[in-house]
Amino acid sequence: VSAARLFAAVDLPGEVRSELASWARRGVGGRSELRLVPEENLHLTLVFLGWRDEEDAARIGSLVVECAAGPIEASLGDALWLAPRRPHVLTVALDAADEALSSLQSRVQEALVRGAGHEPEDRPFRPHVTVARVRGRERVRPSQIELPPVPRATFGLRALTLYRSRPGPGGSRYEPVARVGLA
Ligand code: 2AM
Repeated sequence: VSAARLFAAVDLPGEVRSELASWARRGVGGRSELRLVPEENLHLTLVFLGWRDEEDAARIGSLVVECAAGPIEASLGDALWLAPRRPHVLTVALDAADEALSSLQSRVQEALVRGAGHEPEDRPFRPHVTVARVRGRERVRPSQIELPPVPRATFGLRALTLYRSRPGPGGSRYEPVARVGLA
């Protein structure tokens, strides 16, 4: 049986992806120790499943899309290096206006625990969009990197998607397996 690498994510409006990509380019675009996430890949991960039987992907997709429940508003927050002590990624925090985003994340997580044998992470959900990744053996010292201010934006989250991540020559490509709009 072949395997698929899966994760559930929320899609951002195109303008927001474009603003984030341009902010990341301005901030760390010239640094060889970091790799920018391509604009089309920018997303908010809700639950990372990892490798699953390919045959289960469609069923898992249905479990995910059934969790959607109406519009969710969010704003771009602070730049956030994760993990703070030994950063592997540069991210931008997503601040939610209310409980809608964290309850969506809990519903998706519970659905995947019940229906797909997912083992939940024991750290709290910290919504963020990863905009750059630290390359292989490199180290970054956030205190030595001055970032431009994160653009301000408040927007409706677009869709809830189960993605399949496919490795490729220029990095991973994300393919939607199932998607539902949130508007
Ligand atoms: P990140 O943005 O915080 O790096 C697709 O790879 C998405 O799944 C990424 O957004 C990534 O989160 C997340 N992801 C990848 N590997 C993971 C892992 N081992 N544990 C948790 N999340 C992971």
